[in-house]
Amino acid sequence: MAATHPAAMTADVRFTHAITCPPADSYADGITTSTLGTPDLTRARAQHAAYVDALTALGVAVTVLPPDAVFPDSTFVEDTVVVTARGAMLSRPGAASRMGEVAAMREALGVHVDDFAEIRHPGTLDGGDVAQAGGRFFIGLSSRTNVAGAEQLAGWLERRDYAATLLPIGGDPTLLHLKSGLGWLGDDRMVVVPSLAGHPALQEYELIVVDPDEAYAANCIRVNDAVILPAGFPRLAERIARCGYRVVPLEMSEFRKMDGGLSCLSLRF
Ligand code: CIR
Repeated sequence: MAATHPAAMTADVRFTHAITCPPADSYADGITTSTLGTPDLTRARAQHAAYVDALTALGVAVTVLPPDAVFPDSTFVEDTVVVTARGAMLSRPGAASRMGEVAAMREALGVHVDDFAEIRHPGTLDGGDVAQAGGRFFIGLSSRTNVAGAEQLAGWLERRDYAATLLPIGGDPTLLHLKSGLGWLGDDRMVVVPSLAGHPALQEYELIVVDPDEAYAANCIRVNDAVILPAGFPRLAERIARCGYRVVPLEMSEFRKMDGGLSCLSLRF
């Protein structure tokens, strides 16, 4: 697989807008497999506010939606839609309790985007399984995203002159989504967990393979000139800094308790 043209890659790490949604009162009722304990709502809200502040400081105009207690997982906005420069694909979340989250995002994003498509039955797809690397999108096949959903998205992307590669992640039970284990840094660089490092589709990239005990931090995001990553993973932070990026560490403890990664707290475009 040929790597995407560098000019296209650079363009897609520049963001002017983001949409977020703070944790609602029902946040602790969301889905989780974590054994890290019940999240502290006050702390989660403080961590979310710091996340919004970090994006704002990087030059991003952040829309903060009202929390929605009907949907405990609704703070993980990234799962509801795939936003591209050539339109948006509304997802069809693989967890039944999350399907109703999509409508609010359609409305919020409608201010910025007018070309919407949607994943349809029998397809399911979570945005957390979709990693853009310039002109190519990697689509994880996971417990949330099935082949039908991935193929619908791939076809839609290809009709918009993007490339799409399906990437099964089922071999690693610690990954909820593809982006739980993969963060594109722009240029031709990616942070990946060890279980993804040998995938043939990723060999054209310069892979920064995280140490197993820092795997959670593979879910990091490049935003303009910086890379935001979870705090508490000093080896990965140092390796990213050595590549020349400004590193912005953020506390994510209360989101990790609900299986949430850093990327899923925002839609960036
Ligand atoms: C869920 O299981 O759906 C939520 N508790 C966490 C979703 C995290 N999403 C993401 O990392 N993209």
